[in-house]
Amino acid sequence: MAGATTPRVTGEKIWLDGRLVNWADATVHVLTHTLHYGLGVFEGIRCYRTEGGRSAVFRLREHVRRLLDSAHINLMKVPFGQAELEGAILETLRANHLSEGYIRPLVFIGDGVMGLNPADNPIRVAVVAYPWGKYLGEEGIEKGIRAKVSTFARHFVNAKMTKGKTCGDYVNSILAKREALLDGYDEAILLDTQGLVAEASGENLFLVRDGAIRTPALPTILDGITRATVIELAKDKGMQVTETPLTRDELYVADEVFLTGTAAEVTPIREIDHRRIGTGRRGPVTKALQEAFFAVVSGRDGKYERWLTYL
Ligand code: PPE
Repeated sequence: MAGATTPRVTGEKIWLDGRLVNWADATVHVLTHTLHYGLGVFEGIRCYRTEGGRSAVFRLREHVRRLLDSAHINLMKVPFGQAELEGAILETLRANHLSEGYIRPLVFIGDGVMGLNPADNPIRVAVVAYPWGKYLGEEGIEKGIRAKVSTFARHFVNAKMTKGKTCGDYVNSILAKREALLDGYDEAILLDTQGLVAEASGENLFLVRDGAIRTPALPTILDGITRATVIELAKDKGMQVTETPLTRDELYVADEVFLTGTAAEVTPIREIDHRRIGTGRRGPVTKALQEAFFAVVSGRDGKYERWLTYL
C-alpha cells in the first residue's frame, strides 16, 4: 500500500477567475507569484452520491468560509464572496458531470511584480473538481494503515498560521509524507515543537483508550471540518471526547488511533513506529464513527441534512 500512486487528474472544465474554461486552457504564467513564494490558500471538499441518487457537497459552507478565513489570515483580498464561491463549486461539479468527487478551490497570487510584497498582483481563484477514491486506500479504511512519527516537527504556531490552509505550509507535510513512504509506512504523524502530538501530514488525529476519545487541541493543528464532524457525531452517540495534550507514547498504548480529513475521511491506524495499536485491527469505536460518518455524507442520516448541499 505504501507509496500507492494516484491517477493523473483530468476533467473537462475548470472554473478560473469567474468563468469556466476548458481543462487544457487553465494555465498560468511562470511568474505567478504563488509559484515562487508559496503564498496561496486552498480547500479540499468532497461531493458524495447520496442514497436518493442525487449528489451532495459535504459541509460546503464551512469549507468556503475556511477558504476565505485562510485568505484573510494571509492578507489576500479574494475578489469573490461566500455565495459566489459556493456557486462556482456547484457549477464546476455540474460542468464536469461529476456525481462524486473531490473539489479543490485555490486562491493564488498572479504575475506582475516579483519580491515579497506582491501588493498589486491579481488575486486569482481556480476551482477544480475530479474523482478521488480512498486517500489511504480501500484496504486502509477497513484494515487500518501503518504510520510513523515524523522526524519533521509541525511548525511553531507563530511561524505557520495554523488556522490557514496555506499552500507553502504544505512543504512541511510533503517532507513528512515522503519520508514516511520512503521508510515503508503509509502516513506521517507530526509532533509540535514541544514534542506533543499534533496531526498527520493531511489529517487530524484521534485516539481511544478505555472507551474515551482524545484528540489534540486546536493551537498547533488545522481546525479540521471532518474532525469537528466526528466530535459531534461521537458526542451524539454519548461518547466522551476531550481535547487534550497527547504524547507519542500515549499513541502506542491506545486501544485505537484514527485519522480524519476530507480526503482520508475516517481511517484507522493499526501500527505506529512498529508498535501494534490495540488489536492491530480497526477498533469498534473507529468502526462506529466511520459508519456514522458515511451515513451522514451519503444522506442516510436525516439529522445532519443541514451539512449537505445538493447539486
Ligand atoms: N490537517 C491537515 C494538515 C490537513 O491538510 C487536512 C486536510 C486536515 C487536517 C483535515 O481537515 P478537513 O479536511 O477539514 O477535515 N487535508 C486536505 C488535503 C489533502 C491532500 O493531500 O491534498 C484534505 O483532506 O482535503
